[in-house]
Amino acid sequence: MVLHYGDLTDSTNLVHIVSQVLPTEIYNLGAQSHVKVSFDMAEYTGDVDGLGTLRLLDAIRTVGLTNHVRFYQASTSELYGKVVETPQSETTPFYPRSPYGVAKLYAYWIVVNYREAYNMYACNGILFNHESPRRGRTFVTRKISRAVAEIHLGKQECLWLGNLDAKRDWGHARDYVDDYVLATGETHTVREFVEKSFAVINKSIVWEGEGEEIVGREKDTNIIRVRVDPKYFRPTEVDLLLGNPEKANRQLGWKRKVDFDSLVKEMVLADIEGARSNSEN
Ligand code: G4F
Repeated sequence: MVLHYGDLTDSTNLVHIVSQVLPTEIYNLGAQSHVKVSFDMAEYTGDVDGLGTLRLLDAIRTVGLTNHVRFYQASTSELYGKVVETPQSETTPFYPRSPYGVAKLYAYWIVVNYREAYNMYACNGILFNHESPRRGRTFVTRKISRAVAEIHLGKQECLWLGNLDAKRDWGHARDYVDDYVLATGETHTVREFVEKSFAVINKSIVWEGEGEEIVGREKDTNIIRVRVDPKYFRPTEVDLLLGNPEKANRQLGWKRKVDFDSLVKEMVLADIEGARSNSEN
């Protein structure tokens, strides 16, 4: 494998790489992909996630490869945002709710536009949340699985979260890498992710209070294990995501293999393993 230095904000650099490599397939997985961060870095997110996609498509044109390259754009269920129907499918109208979602909306349509204008082989894969032990630490599932691991090992007492009632259609990343995949067809709250994660280390969480004052206590000891900090709230939230994988199932025969409970268990156990080896080093 040859790695090239590159950046989606640098057109000449992209043109140079495409002309050197002369690829037959390009997968654009590059993005500032954290939704909350996109509120703080809206312009940068628009530049990388939105215009970056245009730059890459245009590099293909500049090098004269429009008829030779197949282009894949990592699109996102964040396009549905304030959802207008549930579950969401390929025909559900978009209503993005963050600078990230809006930038990805531009990327989605510029892919469609280049396909129609230049007859390019270019497509969007609208992927719902896909998680694994390799998920970045600031995304909610990994934040929960890591904290539960640290609590299990006595290294941390409490986990601070934002909106516990947002719902996501969480699948295992393994199910999303090789095929054109939409979603699992199930939705769970952040609260459920917390409860299932603690169940892996044989702890039950009992919720007390409401809103920002809500706390999750460990049933057996009464220790507060989960608190809410408004700093993790988003100015505008996507309350519910639930994908309809019916078309991928019908056309590609795709079905997710890892269920929700197994996903949570694998993440917590991997973080316990990781936290153990960190202490040994
Ligand atoms: O894990 P999250 O940060 O992922 P989010 O916003 O759904 O976005 C991820 O999936 C998208 C696919 O739909 C991708 F396009 C995107 O790039 C990214 O990979 O947050 C999930 C939910 C949100 O509703 C958030 O408000 O969890 C809620 N949440 C509650 N407490 C929290 C926290 N999220 C984070 N990151 N940290 C918290 O403490």
